[in-house]
Amino acid sequence: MATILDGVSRTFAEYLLIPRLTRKDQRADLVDLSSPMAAVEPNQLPRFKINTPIVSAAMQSVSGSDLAISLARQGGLAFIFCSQSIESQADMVHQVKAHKAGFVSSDTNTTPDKTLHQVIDLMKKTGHSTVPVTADGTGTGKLIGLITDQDFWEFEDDLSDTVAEYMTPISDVIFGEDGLTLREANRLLHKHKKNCLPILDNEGHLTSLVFKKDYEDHRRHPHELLDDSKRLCVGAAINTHDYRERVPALLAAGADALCFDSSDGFTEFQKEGIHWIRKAFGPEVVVGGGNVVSAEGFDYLVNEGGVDFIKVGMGGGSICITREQKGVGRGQASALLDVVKRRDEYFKETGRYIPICSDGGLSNDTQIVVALAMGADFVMMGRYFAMTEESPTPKTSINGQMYKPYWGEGTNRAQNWQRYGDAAEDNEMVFEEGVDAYVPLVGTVGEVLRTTLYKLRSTMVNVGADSLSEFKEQAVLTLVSEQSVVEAGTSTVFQFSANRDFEGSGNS
Ligand code: MZP
Repeated sequence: MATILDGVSRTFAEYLLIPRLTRKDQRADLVDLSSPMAAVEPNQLPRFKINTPIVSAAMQSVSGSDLAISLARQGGLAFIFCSQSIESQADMVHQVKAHKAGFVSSDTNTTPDKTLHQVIDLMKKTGHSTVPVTADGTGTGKLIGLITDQDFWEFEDDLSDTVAEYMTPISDVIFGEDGLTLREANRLLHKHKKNCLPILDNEGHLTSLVFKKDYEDHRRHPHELLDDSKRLCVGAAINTHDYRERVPALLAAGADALCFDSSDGFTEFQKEGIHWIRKAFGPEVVVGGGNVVSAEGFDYLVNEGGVDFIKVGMGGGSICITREQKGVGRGQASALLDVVKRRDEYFKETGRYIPICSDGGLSNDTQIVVALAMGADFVMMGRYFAMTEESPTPKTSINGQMYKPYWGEGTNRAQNWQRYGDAAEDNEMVFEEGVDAYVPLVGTVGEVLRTTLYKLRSTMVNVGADSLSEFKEQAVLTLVSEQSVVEAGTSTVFQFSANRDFEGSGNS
């Protein structure tokens, strides 16, 4: 006979946090939201952390490079979807890594013998108005001077004159030496009142440029998630079919974390995939596994597989119909609590900490808070990000309101054959596990996250927590009755304005 678990399968909406002592010195803006994303070995620091405990779903209608850039600027991480060719996924990863954050490679360069006319054409083509003049015209050649659109008058000067006659020669160029920090570079920019600082190696070759505007932008994003080379971080999804080709391409493009994208990760395929990655690329590569919904699944992927983090969730996604179609899955709160309990036991037994990601089914800010209080280290969301300006889909106006399309990876539209392997052979899905929908446009990633993160921080203060790890330790949750959900709302009064946050179209 089958085993019947005690208790019912529960969702986040059924829980509420009980406030605890708030200290006088606590302030929402001082709360630390950083979270590990790699297995933490005993007495060691995490080898990869995110600054904001929110990641975007590896979905075609969610995680493209624009969204990845915006999310990394807010301290989170996007997982670029793998339901596309290896080349185009690697290209998206590359676009994020190439995004300007501090030191940038110069892609608009010239030589001293070129004419002003040629330089103007170049500036128009790339949109850059500061052009390094190098011996060989490349972004790594020996620097001879700098020319900007302020050095000549397009409609007065003779455009057949050479660059050499108008550029600032190297003897007058203020430059930084390779190895200086972004802060030092910006001190030089400030001291000499310059907009652009070329960085040179000890042979005078150009290595990068630092722009004043990038630094100011960086100051506006204090939690930006950057790698050691000050490039934005990005994650990439992988599947159990083509990882031998996909993983090398993604790592070469600069992916900072990989994660198997599967509705059911409790499989031998995933174990083999993780072993292959570890053998080919060693223990440093950050690889997540999942999804699982039980302690048993956690044990398998950690003990047999060797993953860095575990993704939890099956059937809770807003576009997901897996539970209806196949009768498998678990309420997201019950699944998370079961896996977290096992993770905490495993930590006591081994001293190793495995971060957990709660994936899908979060339909408002409160549920993000509850998921983190229950022990998730970070949450993954699809709908939340599909609703932003930066998601990779076109805006559509329906009855005067702007919407964006949002579809599951288990739909025919996504044609994610690798995830649903059985159907791969005849290239046709026998049934769909997701739906094709529309969600309202709510604003930019920065705008929606500002509200969400402020609410999260202020709830953490209610519980007396200064960090996410304290939040988990100190949180006390209670189950709510249907009547107390009614009491929590405002159904007994009439409101004139509606709050349009990401709760807009919840159907999970
Ligand atoms: P949500 O944030 O929209 O509620 O859920 C996003 C999550 O749903 C994804 O991260 C993924 O785990 C899951 N998903 C994606 N496609 C499908 C599907 O087609 C799905 N069934 O369940």
